[in-house]
Amino acid sequence: IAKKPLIISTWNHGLAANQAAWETLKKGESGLSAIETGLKISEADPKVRSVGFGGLPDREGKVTLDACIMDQNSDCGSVSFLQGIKHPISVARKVLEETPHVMLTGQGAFNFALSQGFKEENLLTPESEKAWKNWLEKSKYQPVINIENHDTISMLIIDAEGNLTGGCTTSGAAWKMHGRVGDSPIIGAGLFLDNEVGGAAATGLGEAVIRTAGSAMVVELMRQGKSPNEACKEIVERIYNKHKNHKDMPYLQVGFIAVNKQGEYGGYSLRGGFNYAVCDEEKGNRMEKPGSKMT
Ligand code: SD4
Repeated sequence: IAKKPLIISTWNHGLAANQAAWETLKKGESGLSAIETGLKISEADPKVRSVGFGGLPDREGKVTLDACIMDQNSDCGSVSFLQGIKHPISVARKVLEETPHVMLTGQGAFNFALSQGFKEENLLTPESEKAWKNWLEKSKYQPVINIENHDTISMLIIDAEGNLTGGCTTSGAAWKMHGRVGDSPIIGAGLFLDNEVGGAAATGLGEAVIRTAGSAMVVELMRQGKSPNEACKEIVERIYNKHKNHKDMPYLQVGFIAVNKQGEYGGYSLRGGFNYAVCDEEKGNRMEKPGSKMT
C-alpha cells in the first residue's frame, strides 16, 4: 500500500542521499531542494567513484560530469560534459530556474556555472588518478557491471501532496571517450516524469538506456496501467531483446526505479546486484532488492 511522501534512489549510496532529501522535505522545502540536497551528498563523497568529486575520469584523465533535474510542471534542467564543478545537480537546477533552456553542455555549462557563483575545483582525487594510470597500461574500454555498487545516483520523490520530482547525477562510464555523454543528463533516457502518471530513472550502461528511451518508456507503460515493477521489468526485457546479439551485451547492465502517482514504487534490473534505497514515514530508510532478468 502506497505511502506519501516517498523517496527512492539507486544503489547503496542512495541511503545517505535519501536521508538528506527526507530531512529537507520535512523542513517544508520543495521537491527540487530535496533532490538537490540529497544528490549533493553523493557528489561530494570521494569514496563514491562514479559520481561527482572523486569520480573516475575519462581516458584522458578528465572527470566529466552529467546531471539533470525535473519537476512536477515538467520543467527540467540538465548539464552534460561539465568539468571542474563539484555539484552538477546544483548547476542543472540553475539551468531549470535561471535560463530559457533545458540543457547546457561542456564549456558553456562551465561558464554558466561560474556566472552563477560556482567555483572551479579539481575533482580528480589521487585515488582516481592512480586508477586511471593503472587503466592506461592496458587502455581497454570495458564498462564494469554494478561498479562498486554505486554507479549513477538517480532519485525520485513523491511529496505529501502527490507531486513528483526527480534527478540524476554521475561521472559516467569510467574510461569513456573524452566528450562522451551518457543517459543521465538526457530527459527521457536517464530520467523522466509526468506528474499525471509517475516517474522513472535509470542506472547502468547509458548507451543502452538512450537507444531505448528507457525512462520515458517506463512512464508511458505506467500510464497504460502497468505497476512500477511491471513497467520497469517490461523495459528491461525490451532492452535485453534489443541487445542480446549486441557488442555491448557482455558488460551490459541496466536498472530502473519507478514510482507512480499513488506512491507505489518498484524497480528491475537486467543483471543481479542492483538495489535501491527507499524512504517513507512508516518503514524509514532502507535498502530493497528488485528482481532481475539474469543472475
Ligand atoms: C552513464 N548511466 O553515464 C551512467 C553511468 C555509468 O556505466 O557509468 N554507466 O552511462
